[in-house]
Amino acid sequence: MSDTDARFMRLALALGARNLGRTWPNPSVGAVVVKDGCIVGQGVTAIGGRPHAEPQALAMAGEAARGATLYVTLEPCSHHGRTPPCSDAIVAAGIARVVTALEDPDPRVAGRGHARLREAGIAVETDVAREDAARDNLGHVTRVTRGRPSLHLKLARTPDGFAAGAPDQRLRITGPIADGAVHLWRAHADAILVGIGTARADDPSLTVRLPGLSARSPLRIVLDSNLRLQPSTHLVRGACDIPTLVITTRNAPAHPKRMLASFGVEVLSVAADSTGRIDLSAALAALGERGLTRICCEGGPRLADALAQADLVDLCTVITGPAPLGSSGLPAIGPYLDASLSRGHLKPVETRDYGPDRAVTYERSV
Ligand code: AOF
Ligand code: ZN
Repeated sequence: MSDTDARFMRLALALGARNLGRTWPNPSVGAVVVKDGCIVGQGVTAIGGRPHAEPQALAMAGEAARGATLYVTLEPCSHHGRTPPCSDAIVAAGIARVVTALEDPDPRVAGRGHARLREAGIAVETDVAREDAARDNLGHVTRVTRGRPSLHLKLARTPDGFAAGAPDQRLRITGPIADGAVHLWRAHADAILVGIGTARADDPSLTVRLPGLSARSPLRIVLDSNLRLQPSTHLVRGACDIPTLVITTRNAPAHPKRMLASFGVEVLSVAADSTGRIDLSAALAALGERGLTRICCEGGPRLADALAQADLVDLCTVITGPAPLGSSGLPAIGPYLDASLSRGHLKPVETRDYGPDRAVTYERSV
């Protein structure tokens, strides 16, 4: 990979990252057209998933696309969807060279986009900045290959390992800088997921509160096996403004379903597991079917551990604050998640400090 290719691919990745969380069911792809070292066109998958990135970048370049190089963060599509294939548009525009970061595992594409370009005599280079692209496209890749959205688990803990003190007592563990990072993850997610324990104990709003980004609050999802979510909570009261989904089991009582629906909350029933709780794999499969690709899970420790037990965690960020609890409380990391972290099933890939808080991110190793 040349330095020039790496540089323009970084720009394409930055463009693609802009619309993360807003293009589902499609991935957010970035594209840059470069002619004689100058950027003549750029594009990102539009909100809602169409148009794709490449036709927008080509339209901006116009005649300058002839003989130019196109950088794109995902293999250009080759299928006839609601729009004609991007690979055909690239050939028609007279692009001479295409540099891509990641093959698209979508069975309608899966190498055919690259093949179509090569057949037309275009020089194609693949896998440039592949790891970065794999991270940004994780939601799309997970949905296509596992039939569910990717799941990023976020946990906060005190240095002595607790998420909460006395039963359901709320603890402020992280400071404003880490909170800003969490809000950015939220903005880049298609949905934020919590368990009923967290919904009741913290009464969270699960909105994006960052200057300039507050208009992009993702779908809020509560896992609530017995429909215990109260009408007085922020989640229920705000459901008319911010889409809110409660997932429950098929055995859940009918009355709270009607109550939630009257507030604008959507209730989705899925299969129960042998203990009568929501079957988490079934819940995530149902979300994948709806087109969701990126889920950020913010709690709490019981749900986190159940997700680890069901092997549904793709990324996990543990943020440790500076102040110990100093007494006994609710452990932040349960036994299954602990085993995944300590045995390397989730392996550390990044450590970052946000003021006094330290965030370690772990990634699924298989
Ligand atoms: C691209 N460029 O910007 C994106 C792509 O339903 P459709 O027709 O919009 O196709 C969706 C598929 O296209 C999606 O599953 C993924 O494989 C690819 N997304 N491809 O060439 C883009 N967003
Ligand atoms: Zn396309």
